[in-house]
Amino acid sequence: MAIARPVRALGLAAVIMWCFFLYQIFAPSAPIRRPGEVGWDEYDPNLEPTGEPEGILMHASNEYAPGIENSARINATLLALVRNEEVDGMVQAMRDLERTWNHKFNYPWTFFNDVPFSEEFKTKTQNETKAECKYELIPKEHWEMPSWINKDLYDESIKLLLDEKIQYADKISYHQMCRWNSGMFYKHPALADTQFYWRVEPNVHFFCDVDYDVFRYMQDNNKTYGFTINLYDAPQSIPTLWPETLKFLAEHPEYIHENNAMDWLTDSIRRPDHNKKANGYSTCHFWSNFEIADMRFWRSKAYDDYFNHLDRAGGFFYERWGDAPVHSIGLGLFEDSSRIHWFRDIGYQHVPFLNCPNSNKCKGCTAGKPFEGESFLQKEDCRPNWFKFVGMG
Ligand SMILES: Nc1nc2c(ncn2[C@@H]2O[C@H](COP(=O)(O)OP(=O)(O)OP(=O)(O)O)[C@@H](O)[C@H]2O)c(=O)[nH]1
Ligand SMILES: [Mg+2]
Repeated sequence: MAIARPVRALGLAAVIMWCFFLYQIFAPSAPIRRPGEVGWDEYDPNLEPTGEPEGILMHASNEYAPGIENSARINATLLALVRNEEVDGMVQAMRDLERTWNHKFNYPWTFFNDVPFSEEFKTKTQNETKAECKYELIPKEHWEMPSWINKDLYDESIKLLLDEKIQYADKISYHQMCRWNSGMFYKHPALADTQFYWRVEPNVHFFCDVDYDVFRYMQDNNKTYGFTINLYDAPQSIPTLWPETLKFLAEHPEYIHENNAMDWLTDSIRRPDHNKKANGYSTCHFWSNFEIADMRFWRSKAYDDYFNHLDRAGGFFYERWGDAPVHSIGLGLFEDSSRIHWFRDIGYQHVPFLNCPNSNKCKGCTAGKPFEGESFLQKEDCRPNWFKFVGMG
């Protein structure tokens, strides 16, 4: 029996609609990236199988047992600025890092706070590790708003930042925290004899077993700074950071390293609007809630002079300069860029961004997926700028 043409057309349309409906349900919600297809037409190295880094490595052994004399540990600490009320988030982060790395190496933890740590904080955190925990109070002169900040100007500036929807702009402690992380933490007397640190925040996650001493890796392979994630910043939070930086460079051209990362700092190709609003800085930075670094760089004359210049300019309070762009600009200008290392093998998450390598040592994250949540977050990932700069992209 012949079926009338309109009925056939209707049937075909129903099949197409049904397929479309099924696609909508089962299609992946966030783009899955494959080599050669990164959403930005760039290649994501995290999709390649990842092992330990090349270079000299010191693996876990009895020489790293807790509390022994002449251990293989070097002069380094795990470091966290944290509030008493964040103790549970801190315990969670410690649990991840102890499980994946520190139970093999037993590096000490040093906690910093602008008020004394509670007994509850001390007990709960010490229970998470066999290594020594130290609890340090930040001196007032390192934390308080400096005397040269004009309070009226500060109040007016905050209103403007809030109009621009800058997160945490009206929390004075957030400005203090950013300033402390930019130029104060390594001046704390408790760190006077310490060279390397690994910064850890409450609520972060670590996904991969790491079997070598990362501090020894830094020392033995001549690295200054290690990162996992690269992001764009909100340009409205740092409009005068780059102009102030240029003023400083005009006074001190001698500090610029010959193998600097100026091209990375000033990229204007991928997000030209960001560069424009930040007055010449791409806003791309190493996301500093994760850092493994050598404090000798922060203590160098070049960085110290740079921080003091910025501090006097007042942008930690009149704007919302973060320690991430400040550290990144300092490193990009005054350090040999070959001494900056991407710890691609350390699976890490600070919501909503991740570094997830393709390795059977990792559990709980999806390789090559740099964010969790809405797909608009993808454009905040600026690792491709760094990959391009170092010739990986
Ligand atoms: N002791 C102390 N620690 C602080 C204070 N403000 C922030 N911190 C710590 O500084 C680090 C960064 O602060 P966060 O509030 O996480 O800032 P953020 O990472 O930009 O913001 P989130 O995306 O909300 O995590 C965390 O380790 C906090 O625990 C403060 O006033 N006192
Ligand atoms: Mg945080």
